[in-house]
Amino acid sequence: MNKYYITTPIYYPSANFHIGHCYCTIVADAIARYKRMKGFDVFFQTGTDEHGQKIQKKAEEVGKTPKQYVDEIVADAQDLWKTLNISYDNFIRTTDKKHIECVQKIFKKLYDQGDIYKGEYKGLYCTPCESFWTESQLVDGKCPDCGRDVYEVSEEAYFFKLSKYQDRLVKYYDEHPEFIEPISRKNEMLNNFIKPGLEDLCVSRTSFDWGIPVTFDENHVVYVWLDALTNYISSLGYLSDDDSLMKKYWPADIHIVGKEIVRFHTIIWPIILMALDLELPTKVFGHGWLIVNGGKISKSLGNYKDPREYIDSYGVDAVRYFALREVPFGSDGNFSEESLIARINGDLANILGNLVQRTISMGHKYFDGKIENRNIEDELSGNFIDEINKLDSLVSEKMEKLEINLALEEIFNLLRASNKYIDETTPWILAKNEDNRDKLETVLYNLLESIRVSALLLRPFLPDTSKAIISQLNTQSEELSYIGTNSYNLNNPEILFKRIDVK
Ligand code: ME8
Repeated sequence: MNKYYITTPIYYPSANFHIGHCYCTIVADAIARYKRMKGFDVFFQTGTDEHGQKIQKKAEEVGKTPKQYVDEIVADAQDLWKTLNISYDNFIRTTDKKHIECVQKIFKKLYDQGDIYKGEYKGLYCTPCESFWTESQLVDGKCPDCGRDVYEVSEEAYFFKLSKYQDRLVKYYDEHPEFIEPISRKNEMLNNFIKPGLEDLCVSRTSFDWGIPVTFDENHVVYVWLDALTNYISSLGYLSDDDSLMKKYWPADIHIVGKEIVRFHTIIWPIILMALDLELPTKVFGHGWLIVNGGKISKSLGNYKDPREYIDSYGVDAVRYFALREVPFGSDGNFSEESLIARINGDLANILGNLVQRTISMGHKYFDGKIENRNIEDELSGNFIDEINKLDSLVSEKMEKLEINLALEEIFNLLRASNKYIDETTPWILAKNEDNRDKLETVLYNLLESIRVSALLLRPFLPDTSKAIISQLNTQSEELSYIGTNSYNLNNPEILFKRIDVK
């Protein structure tokens, strides 16, 4: 069985999560579910990035220890992922013993082999973003990410020799054109960061202590990226007594990350792996941001609602659908409640909900819910069956390219074609003439097959809705193509998505 290791970033538990975090996690979940459906042995990992000065400060502000503080937020995050039906196989916390020990061993190994050395750090630091900047990166003298003040800091620190691996990295990019996607992000890395020359990376700090201690120099804690990025292998037991998961799943097939952290995943991470003599991930995909009122949704900007409010109002699958359908994966996209509602009304209620409701109701009205194929052939039905049979490969083509919104569009194209098939075959007119009974039953049968195949292919994207449709169809059949020999004994129709009245 082919394996597939997929990861999201590990999130900072510095406040509650917002719809932007849900976006990435929903997409990763849909890909993981799709791969499982296609027979892959999937390992899907998400988690939390819990160390650092910012978290230490926040905890102090609310009178808690950092661990108490993160424990509460992590529990809340796990609850959110459960609500969103996120099917992760592993949730890693950087405060896990397994992770801590792995980071410490890696730090020592890199130090022993001369890739980490002691020096002095001088730099401009943005505390909310936990980022160091050079003078030239500042925008109007402020942090280019959040626009706030930066402070000059100077302290003893350990450094990791990124520069030593620069040429190998460029060579790797050249030989692996699929490594960074979308391609524009690769050019950005080369032109903005690599060609100007890589500076060695600060990997320890002494000015705070909420971090992983450096075992051979106790004043230091491991600083940010060496700790965070290592999550992708510490969870698999790298350098531990049991590295069976490492052998099975590494290298990762895809790291899904937001565009602002592509840099860390395609420069620092590959170099850490090269230094450890490990294989590099097959792909790093940098997605865009969900934007609200022209700006990134962000905890430090405070412009967000708890995603549970949207879920409570509109349902989990409506939120999942929006995240997967609205924005081409890779680009930025606007999030607003109006556009969420437009998707629910336009696609989910009108196209999908209506089709299922109409078809199942007609099945009950004309055949008491019991429908078999009477094989009455005509050109219209033949073409329709061809479309049903094409759907699986169309969806798979799009998913291979991570064009998730287009994969969904293919499914909705078939649902639209099914509604059109109803309009063109006019079952209510066929029902008026007893001679057309077999024809009517064949039409309904074809529609049920179309709904069945669509519902099965919707499963990775909208798991609850898919299940509800399959339960209304009352079928066990798992084939992703038209079958001429099913027989249906339908359950009662139930409304899948209510139209939202926008007042
Ligand atoms: O960066 N739209 O954590 P984080 C889409 N701990 N994605 C968004 C978003 C938005 N509005 N806001 C945030 C970190 N994200 C590190 C990662 S990985 C080894 C360490 C995405 O909690 C963001 O792009 O700040 C990033 O990929 C992810 O949420 C985590 O952000």
